[in-house]
Amino acid sequence: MRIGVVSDVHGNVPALEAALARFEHEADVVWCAGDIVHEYRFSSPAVGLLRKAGATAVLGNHDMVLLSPAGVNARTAEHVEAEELAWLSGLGLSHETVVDGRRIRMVHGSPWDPYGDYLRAHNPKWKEVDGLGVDILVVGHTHEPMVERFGRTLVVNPGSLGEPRQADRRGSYAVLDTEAGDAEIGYV
Ligand SMILES: [Mn+2]
Repeated sequence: MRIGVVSDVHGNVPALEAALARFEHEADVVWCAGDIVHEYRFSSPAVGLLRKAGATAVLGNHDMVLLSPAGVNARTAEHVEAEELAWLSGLGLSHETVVDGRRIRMVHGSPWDPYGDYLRAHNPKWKEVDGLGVDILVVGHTHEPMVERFGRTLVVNPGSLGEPRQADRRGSYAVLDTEAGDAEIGYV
C-alpha cells in the first residue's frame, strides 16, 4: 500500500489541495501527522479536506492548543463548522497499525516523553528508535522533510505543507510504500 503522508498543514489549504491532488495518483490512503490548524486559527476547509479524504490523523501541538480550554473562543467562532471540529476533537495522539507485515506508528512530535522534542536527523535520540518495536515511525513537527533509517527502523517525516523550514521553502509531503518499506518526499 502507498500511504500519502502530510503534516504541519497549519491551515494552508492550497498546499493541502495540491498534495491531495498528487495522492489521487501517487497514494492509496492519506495520513496526517498533526498540526492541521495554527494555534487559535481553526481552519474548517483544511480539516474538511482531510476528513473528506478519509485521512487517518493524529493531533499536533497546535491542534491541542485549539482544543484546550484556552482555545474556546477559536472553537466557537462563526466560521467553525461543527462537523469539522468534531472530527478534529476525535483524533488521538498516536496511531499504530500493521500494513503489509510492517508495524507502523504515527505521532506528531517525539515518540518519547515529553513528546514535544524536535527530533531532526542528527539527534542522538534516534539511536533508541529500534526500542519502540515498530518497523516504521511517522512523525512531523520539525517542518523538515526526512526519510532516514536508524538501525532497522525507517523514520519518515513528510516535512510541512503550511510552513516549510528547509532551504527551498516548498511545501512537502511523503509517499510511504509499505511493501517496499521505503518512502519518498514530494514537493508542491
Ligand atoms: Mn507544526
